[in-house]
Amino acid sequence: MPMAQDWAALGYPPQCAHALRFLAMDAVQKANSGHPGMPMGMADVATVLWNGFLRYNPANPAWLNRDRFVLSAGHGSMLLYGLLHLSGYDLPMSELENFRQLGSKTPGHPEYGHTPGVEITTGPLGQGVSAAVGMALAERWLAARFNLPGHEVVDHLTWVICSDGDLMEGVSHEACSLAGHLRLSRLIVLYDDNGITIDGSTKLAFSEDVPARFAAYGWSVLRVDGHDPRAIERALHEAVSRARAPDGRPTMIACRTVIGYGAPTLAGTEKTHGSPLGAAEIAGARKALGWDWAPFTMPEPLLAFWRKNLARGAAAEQEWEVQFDAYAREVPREANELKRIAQRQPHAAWEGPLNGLREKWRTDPGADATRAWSGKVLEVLVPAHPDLLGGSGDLTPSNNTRIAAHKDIAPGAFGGRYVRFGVREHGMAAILNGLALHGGVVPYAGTFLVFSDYMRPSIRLAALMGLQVIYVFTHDSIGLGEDGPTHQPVEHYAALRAIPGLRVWRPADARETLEAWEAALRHTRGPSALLLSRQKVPSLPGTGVGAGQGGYIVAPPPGGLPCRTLLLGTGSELQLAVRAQALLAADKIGAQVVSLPCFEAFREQPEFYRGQVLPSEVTCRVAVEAGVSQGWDEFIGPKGMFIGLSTFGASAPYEKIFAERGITVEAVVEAVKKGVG
Ligand SMILES: Cc1ncc(C[n+]2csc(CCOP(=O)(O)OP(=O)(O)O)c2C)c(N)n1
Repeated sequence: MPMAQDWAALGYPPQCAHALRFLAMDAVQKANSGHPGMPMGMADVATVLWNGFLRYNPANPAWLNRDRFVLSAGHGSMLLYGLLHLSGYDLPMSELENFRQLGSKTPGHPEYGHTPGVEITTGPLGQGVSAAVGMALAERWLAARFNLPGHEVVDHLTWVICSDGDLMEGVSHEACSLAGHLRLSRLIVLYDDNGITIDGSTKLAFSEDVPARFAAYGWSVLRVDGHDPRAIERALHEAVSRARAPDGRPTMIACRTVIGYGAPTLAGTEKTHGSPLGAAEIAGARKALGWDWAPFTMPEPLLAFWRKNLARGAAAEQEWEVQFDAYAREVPREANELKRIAQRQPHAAWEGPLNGLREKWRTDPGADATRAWSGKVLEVLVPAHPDLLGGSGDLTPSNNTRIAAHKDIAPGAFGGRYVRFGVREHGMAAILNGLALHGGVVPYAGTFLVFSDYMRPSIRLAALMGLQVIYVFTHDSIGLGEDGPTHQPVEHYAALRAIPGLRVWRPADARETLEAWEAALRHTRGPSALLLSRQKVPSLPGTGVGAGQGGYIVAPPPGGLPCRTLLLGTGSELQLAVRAQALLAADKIGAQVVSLPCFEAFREQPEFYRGQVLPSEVTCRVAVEAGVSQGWDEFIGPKGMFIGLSTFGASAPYEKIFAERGITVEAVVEAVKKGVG
């Protein structure tokens, strides 16, 4: 039980943390849903952090050099809303009264871009703490790029509150392992070690020594009684000094807490985790904690104490501004770049060099795998686009994600521009989110397309948050051949296209690959996935111009033939449509070849344009793509035919698999002949 004198010794009003507890209890009670237990348990730790350590300016949530705060256990959202409200962010009490209601700024789980001061959308356990690794990496990366001796203009910490569930999830194991390896010392994780999850005691399913595991990852580990303000303050002091220590270890503080702290009969039990405590229990808590105020009212002296953070934050930012001005006098160009980053303006100097490559590829660039063309695009883009930070999940030579000039980021050395993520696809995807959230980084990373399944929860969050993250997914079909069905994506195009807001590009050749990269760089408000072939594909006449619109006519019917059929394709199968067109022309059947490298971009085109590409009167349509048919009906219509896969692939040379599965020119021709009657 925290004693009033413990708070007083720190200069805090005795009930400063109870303010958070009652906001959580009352808001959950009023909404008749939500999670009071975790905010009640972590209120003391959060109070010391937000009043004594976290550097932030409630009046300017976008301040570049603010500490980042991640509430990884997003179900405890009322803790965050309470902190934001009390410390003076633009989140009035009326919003807390409307917790979990339609249109309120206080949704069930924190949502990035929706509530001022919310740095990241959390709720799926494990994602927040893992993305925080990306934020901490972004901070060190920008520090290496911009800081000068005596001018530490990028210099902040990344703080996380996470729960048992966060640390059970595999994604956090991957990301925290990499954080230890890379020596991301500016990362401090406060683990709400309350021994309770939804089912009951963590002992039911979780018996490892978590601090020992983190120590083995290379982290500094501290333990603290999460209800002893003085001990919390000492631990946070220690963590901050370790964050700047030369050994470069991230820090985890295991905070021993009682879930639902203050609830007279339910504290310490799973019953406080995810439901309202009930009027009687809350009344009992008011008595036990000496809280006499009605729901959603805050005694003036307590509010005044919390609101000191407005002045403190303004002073912290002001102090940084002075530092920044001195930096700008020394290196005005770098200062302007940082200003651009602070304003979240995209870099643009890559456009010229990319145009140069486009010009070069106007005449036939030849045959190669689209992953190889992507590598060549990166050779041009990386030197021209300083915000690009690349990487791969241990498939660098296969993904063609690293250019000759790339230098690796290494433990404690952040001057490189390439991350070796190791075999940690899920952690990689979450870290990419954190890099993008931080700002100043356009992250891209590769793996095999089939393993996008391992990344899906983080990809979904990137789409939900509207983050510019670029996935380089190579080995995009049965065309990868001998590695066989474990490695051959089949349902993955459809599965990725099903994620709202994700742009899925499957370019057919060199020119389309370039256009896909350009589109991904221009699409700053959401993620893009580039699906690239392992096998060589020819450069097709007519590709390139128009590809950026997501769908376009590659070849109208030849020789003035009337258009009787549409042949639609993507990626390595577009060549089948092109070859079928010629065979059909010999039989006087006019076919229009349409490439659809990106469904999502095509849908956004004006109706008249879509009507030109896919004329409504032409109902005989054949689509060819080496995947399942889901998603194609929209483009081929009720009379359309689809040539693809409905089973897994096989281990064999790829030409044999395509032939055996019937994804051939002949199949396209035959389908058309059946369709035109
Ligand atoms: C990936 C994922 N799986 C399941 C859930 C549902 N869920 C919400 S909280 C929770 C566990 C709660 O335990 P803990 O993380 O220790 O939080 P506490 O009970 O201490 O608040 C679960 C399973 C989730 N949010 N995310």
